[in-house]
Parts: sequence; structure tokens; C-alpha cells
Amino acid sequence: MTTATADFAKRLDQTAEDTEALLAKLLSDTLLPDEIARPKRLMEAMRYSSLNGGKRLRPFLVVESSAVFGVPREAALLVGAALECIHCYSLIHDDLPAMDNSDLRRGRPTLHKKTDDATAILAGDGLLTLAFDIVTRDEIHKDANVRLLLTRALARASGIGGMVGGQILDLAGEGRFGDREPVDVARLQQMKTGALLRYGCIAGAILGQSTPKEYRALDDYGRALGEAFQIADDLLDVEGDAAALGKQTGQDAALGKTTFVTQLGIEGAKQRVRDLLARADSALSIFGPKGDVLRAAARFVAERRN
Ligand code: GRG
Repeated sequence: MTTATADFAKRLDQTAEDTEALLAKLLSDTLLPDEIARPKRLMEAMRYSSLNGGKRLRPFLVVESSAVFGVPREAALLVGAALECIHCYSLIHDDLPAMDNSDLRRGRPTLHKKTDDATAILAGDGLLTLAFDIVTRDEIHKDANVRLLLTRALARASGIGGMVGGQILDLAGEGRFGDREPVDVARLQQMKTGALLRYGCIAGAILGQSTPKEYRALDDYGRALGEAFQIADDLLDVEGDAAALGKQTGQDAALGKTTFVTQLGIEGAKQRVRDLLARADSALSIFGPKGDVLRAAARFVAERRN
């Protein structure tokens, strides 16, 4: 392992640990603001699906894009926790019978299997709304306009033009609402999975009150990383280890889904990943050595095995 890779792995683990601890605090029965009611069943369901050891890649991107600008780590971790709440909600809803109908998530029964559909829907809703409670908190930045920009960007990444919009395009492409609709896989994935990853990257620029040029660099890096993440996911679907993925390998292919691999072929998809890594590196060049951890993050995403 090179020093840069070892350093990267250590930082990723540390952020995962810090995020887990912060989410546990934010979701604890005692530390929620008084005005938020705390129905036990709902809170337990929210904890089950968010305190269960994901990679915490999205918070990591927030922390590391923030580190480029010297943003206090506590502020970045709060924004990362908000983003992770949205990610966890999307996984809960995606697993429901009306969506992917999955039995396993992160190696454990999905929330609706462990509880029931209504609890899972409400736990997802609870995490989505908690994210916006967190990202607007005063301790994130003294300037309310910075908090407004962070909040608006999070809403856009999560909503119609982002993850939720991408999800419905995906379902339409599978023929869920009648005939299969044609799929522009790059656009669909940019919305469905890319938008949250990109948010992780631009969040640092917003928190750090970057120049427009620095913002554009992180935006471009985030888009390249988001696409590389999804291509890696598609490659794992056809080549991966089903047990490590916690899902059936070949699931997308069995559904006849259009993916980067069906469009580009395996070799074409791998070449596209190499091109995206070059684009990510080039976007980061303006930050010099301060961009090293983000450079390693793009490699980790492209080469991940789960
Ligand atoms: C239901 C509104 C709604 C949206 C769902 C993103 C999404 C849209 C569904 C996720 C389906 C899925 C498994 C897509 C593959 C890419 C992906 C998001 C994988 C999981 O992300 P990781 O690898 O997971 O970061 P961990 O468990 O590490 O957090």
C-alpha cells in the first residue's frame, strides 16, 4: 500500500467512525430538540437503517472537499450527516416492494422486512426531513446565506432534477408504467446516484466560500466521480461478488435494464472509467497537493468491490 493510499484509507475510516457517532447523537432519543416528537418505533427504525455501517462515502466527500478550504471539521461532518440521512432514506425507499423489493441491505434484512412497509416509508420520510433540520443549523456556518445555499443545493440534488427524478426515469425505463421508455443512461445516473455524490463535492466549496473557479473545479470533479461510481456499480453487477454486494449479482441484467455496461460493453465501460479518472485529476489540478485525498477518493470509487 502506498502512503497516499494508506492515508486515504485511514481518513475514510475516521470519517465513517465520526459520522456514525454523530448520526447516533442526532438520532438519540435524548438529544433531539424538544420540539421534535420522538415516537419510539419511528426512531428505532431510523436508527436501524442509518447506524449500520455503510461506507459513508458521501460524508467523506463533504469532509475532504471542505478540508481543501480549511473549513472546520465539525461543520463539514454535520453537512455530511445530513447528506447521509438522505442517502439512507433513499435506500430504505428503494428497497420497498413498490420499488426494488429487496430483502437485504448492507448484509441485513431491509427495514420493511424487519418491520413493515408503513414503518419503512415513515422512517425514510423522517430521515429526509431530519436532513433539512440538520443542514440549516446555526453551527454549520455563521453566514445564513451559506446555509441557504447548502440547503437549496441539497434539495436540488435530492429532488425532481436529482435523485428522485432519476429514480422515476429508471422505473419508466424498466417499463413500470407501461411500455419501456428509452433511457439516456448517463443522464439518468447523473440524477439518480450522481447528484448526491456531486453534492458531497460542491458542499466543501459552498462551506469554504470558494471562488467560482474553485466551485466549478469541484463540480466537474464531482460529476466525473459520480459517473465513475455508477459504472463501477454496473461492472460489479456483472462481475462482482454477490455476497459482498448484499444483492444478487446480475440483477440489473436479469431485469433487462439499460446500464453503462449494456451500452458500452465491459471493456468500453472500463475505458470510460479511466477517462473519468483522468477528468477528475485534471479538475483537481488547481488545488495542487491539497487535492490529493480527493484524487485517491476517485480511484477508490472506481475500483471498489462493494
Ligand atoms: C427511492 C427516492 C428514491 C431513490 C432511490 C439512489 C437510489 C435512488 C437508489 C439506490 C439503489 C442503488 C443500490 C443504486 C446503486 C448505487 C448505490 C446508490 C449504491 C449504494 O451506495 P453505497 O455503495 O452504499 O455508497 P453504502 O451502503 O456504502 O452507503
